[in-house]
Amino acid sequence: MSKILKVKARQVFDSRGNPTVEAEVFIKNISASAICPSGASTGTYEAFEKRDKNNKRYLGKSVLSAINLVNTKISKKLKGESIYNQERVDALMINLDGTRQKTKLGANAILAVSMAVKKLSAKMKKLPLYKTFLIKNNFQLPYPLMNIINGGSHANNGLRIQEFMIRPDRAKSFSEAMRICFVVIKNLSKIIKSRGLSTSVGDEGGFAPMISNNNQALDLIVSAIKKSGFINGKDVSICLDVAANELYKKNKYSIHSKSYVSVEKSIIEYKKMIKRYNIKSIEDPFAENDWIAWNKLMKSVKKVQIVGDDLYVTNLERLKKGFLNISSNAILIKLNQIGTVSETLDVIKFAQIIGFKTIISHRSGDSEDTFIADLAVGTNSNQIKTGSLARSERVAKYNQLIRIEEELGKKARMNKIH
Ligand code: 2PG
Ligand code: MG
Repeated sequence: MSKILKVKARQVFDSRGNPTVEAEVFIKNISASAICPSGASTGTYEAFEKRDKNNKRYLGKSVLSAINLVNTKISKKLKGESIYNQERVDALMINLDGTRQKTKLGANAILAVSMAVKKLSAKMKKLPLYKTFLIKNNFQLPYPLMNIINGGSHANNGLRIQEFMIRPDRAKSFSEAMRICFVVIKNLSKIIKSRGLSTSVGDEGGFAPMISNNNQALDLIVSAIKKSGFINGKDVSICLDVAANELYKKNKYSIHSKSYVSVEKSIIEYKKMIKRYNIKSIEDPFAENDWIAWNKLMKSVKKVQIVGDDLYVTNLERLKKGFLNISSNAILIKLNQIGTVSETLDVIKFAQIIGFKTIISHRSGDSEDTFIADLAVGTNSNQIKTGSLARSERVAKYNQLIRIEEELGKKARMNKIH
């Protein structure tokens, strides 16, 4: 009882209300399903997200052709294959597509099927999903990177930096990590309100007050950490995702203000910011092709986690290049940037061998699917980035981690930040 009978897909909606692919894989009458997420600040080298682009239906955003490909070509190809051979299933889809960025079938079609196969194999083995990845015992829970102020393309407030996050570095357990973040977020809400600003939230559940200066956002967070009785940089650290692809023009960057300045000037500003606010982690500080700038930053800062997201797009070749170039010391992992579970695991394995921290991540358009929570624990990934404590598609991942921690009981351990 392990052979795939059929694969079925349907169009459902993501947290921004955009159509996305849900795939359901069947063995007789038992099935498992998975939903593909979708980004807004995407890297050029990401696997291809197939949309119908027919402006007369769903304003071009429907994924009906991807759905059709799952129901026909992919279903036919996978019929009779064992759900326990994830690598073979993924390889069959990769070959059926035959392109570098999965442009023919769409990475959204392929990934939804790949994740559903993984879930079904766990279900059939009667194992919780997190026990079916790389780690077999001594599981460690990731530190949450909570995006508590949203800017960039995730909000319409004009904040240059896309994500202002907190990480509870001294939490001894995942539930304690959640409590610490909860307190800081509630205090941040009070502070924002007291300044006469709006506490409405952006795409990832963080507040999106109408401020446009990075330092203003950072000052708000520092006040919230203090008000909560924590020490910034010790109990709680501030981490950023600049998403600099969006702030790049002709070798210049508009990270720190609206005007475009050189890499050297941007680095000086980064260093000031790191010192003033005790910033512990910066994701995508420069654009995806600016390898030299990344290396310059790595050489000029110490003890800061530098994370490649759009730079690596969860792609092994790009990660190898970044390793040789000394571009970063951590990698963000997004399943839909590469398009299959097997390829994602290969990247995580390699990253951990070369000593990079692995950070499992949601997309700004996400869903109730909690696959990434299990993936984080099942690969002993150091951190998980899945938004704030608002919007159920974000909170669902944190809740799943709470369940996993409870199930592990006394065996549950927190990962190590340093
Ligand atoms: C990022 C992600 C997730 P998006 O840049 O890291 O926070 O955003 O999904 O829009 O690429
Ligand atoms: Mg990013």
